Amino acid sequence: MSYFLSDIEKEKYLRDGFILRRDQFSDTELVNYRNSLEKTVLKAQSVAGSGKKYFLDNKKFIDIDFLTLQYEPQPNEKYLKVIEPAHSLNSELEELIFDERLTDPIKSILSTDSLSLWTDKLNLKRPMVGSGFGWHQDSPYWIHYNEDVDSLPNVYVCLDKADKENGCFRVIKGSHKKGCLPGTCDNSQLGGFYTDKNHFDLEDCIDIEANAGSLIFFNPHIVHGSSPNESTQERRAYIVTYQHKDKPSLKSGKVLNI
Ligand SMILES: O=C(O)CCC(=O)C(=O)O
Repeated sequence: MSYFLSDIEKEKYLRDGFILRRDQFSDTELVNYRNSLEKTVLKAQSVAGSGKKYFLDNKKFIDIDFLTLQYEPQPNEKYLKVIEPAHSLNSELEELIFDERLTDPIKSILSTDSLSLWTDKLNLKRPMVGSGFGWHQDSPYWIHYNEDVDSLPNVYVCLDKADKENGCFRVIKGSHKKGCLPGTCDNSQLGGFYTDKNHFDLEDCIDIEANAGSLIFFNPHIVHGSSPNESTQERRAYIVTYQHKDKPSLKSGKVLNI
């Protein structure tokens, strides 16, 4: 069994900057991966005390060596929001990184037979406390660390059913075609990472509502984000970003060939 993109999917990825493949994992697999995720959260909490704490725009971060933990803004600062790179805390996640349902479509996108890992993140959006992600592109951040920022496709694994109420992933369709766009200049510390709203059209927004086990492949230049989780349902996701083979990962600098 292989999972390479069809010609229609390739065209759609080129045109829209993303494609959705629904329901790729069984319920049993999803239960196991949610368990792995929660084990990773516990591990992160157990190492957080040894890290270096800092605040950017009143948001708490902790760095432990090359691992970064990002917390929800006050008053929910005890809740973790992002763990990157997540597999460094739990090797069970490597099974997903190597899974052909993720890697075959990425190989189609990069027109290659072999890959390496760029980065992987667990994004937790806990019921009633999970904050949103403002509109941004990944490429303006990565361009400082990678010479081939066009070749860093992502796959977003929905570990829970995601809809507008719990803050599903959303994209500005077609916005990847403009390359790196200017950031906001609002004098905040992180403002430069958010895309200036004069450079994209909110009318092109697509809320990607999908069941747990669905996969969203998206271009590193696409403008994307999500709303807060205002529901009583979890909205957990695992995002893996790949690159061509033999290249060092974003944070650890180690090469993980796939
Ligand atoms: O998890 C989400 O809803 C958005 C994630 C995101 O934008 C990111 O990690 O860059």
